[in-house]
Amino acid sequence: MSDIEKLVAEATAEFAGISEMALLEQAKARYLGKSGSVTELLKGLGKLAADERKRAGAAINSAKERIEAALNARRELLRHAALDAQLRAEALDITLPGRGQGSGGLHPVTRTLERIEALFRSIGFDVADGPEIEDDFHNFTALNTPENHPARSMHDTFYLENSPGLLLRTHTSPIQVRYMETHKPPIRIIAPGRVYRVDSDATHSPMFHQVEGLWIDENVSFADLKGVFTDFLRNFFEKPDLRTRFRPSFFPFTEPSAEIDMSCVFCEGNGCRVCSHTGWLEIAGSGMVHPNVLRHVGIDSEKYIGFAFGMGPDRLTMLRYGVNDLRLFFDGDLRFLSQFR
Ligand code: 2U9
Repeated sequence: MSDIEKLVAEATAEFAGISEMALLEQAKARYLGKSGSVTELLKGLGKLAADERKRAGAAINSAKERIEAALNARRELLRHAALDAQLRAEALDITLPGRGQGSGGLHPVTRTLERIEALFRSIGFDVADGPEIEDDFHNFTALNTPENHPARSMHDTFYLENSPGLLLRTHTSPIQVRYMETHKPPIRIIAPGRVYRVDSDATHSPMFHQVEGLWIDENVSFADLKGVFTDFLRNFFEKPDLRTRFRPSFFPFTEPSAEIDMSCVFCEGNGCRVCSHTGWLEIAGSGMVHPNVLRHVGIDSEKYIGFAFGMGPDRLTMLRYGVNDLRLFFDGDLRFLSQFR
């Protein structure tokens, strides 16, 4: 076998033994590169006589072509092998059952808020909103709460550092104050939202929810308050026979004021552990809006009168679903929350 044929056989055998693309390219350089064996042979042609050069040139070129062909064949084979390996590694078993899409749900307190909003909208109330960071005027002063009132102390209210006069609202009443500043009576709104107080135990959270309501017109009476609120509770708890009672109380922003109790939704008023065997549950506060509050927002207190109420939707949710620890609502534990989906 001539040297050239040996070179072809050697290259073909070497390529066939390589199974990595990078090594194959290195081997190619040894034959076809700038100082590869074939290139060196071609360089030597110049030294030969004319007809010898022609014959040798043809032989070298033929060898070069066959080495290139062997190289390309090996390249193709390696490329296919790599693709096969990748496809095998990424193979999917399409016969496996799907994992399914986890579905979310509304927070139980959100469901209560939506329910309250729908019930009040159905009797012509609007739903109002406002900022959670409030000023002293809208949270306290306008609501007839004097400067030395304990609700204003650092122990009861979160104040913003470096922002004198700013605080986290302690009730949703400032929403109604702002609404009255920009709307003329008749006013019929509820004000749901988050509120903040320095308080934390099994029945108090530093953040909780309130829904307050307000109806101001020329002729709104305490009887309207009793009717609207009793009707609301009967619809909310789906208990047409639910009873309410109004006990005298005090709030700076209403006069007269009353606590609202409802007949216990667990024992229908017969007495059980939930209602401490009284048959009644405290559910809201209420009263006729104090004339000073109307004056603060420029509403004629001689002409207009109305009622307001405030309740805790967190407590309403606990009663509706029979939950006994308020903190469960705000811990973010899905084992608890997913029960309400
Ligand atoms: C304006 C005027 C009067 C809202 C009212 C209450 C009574 C009340 C508490 C119930 C339980 C808050 O969630 S709770 O802790 N609320 O007792 N709230 S009257 O009175 C207003 C509101 C706005 C302009």
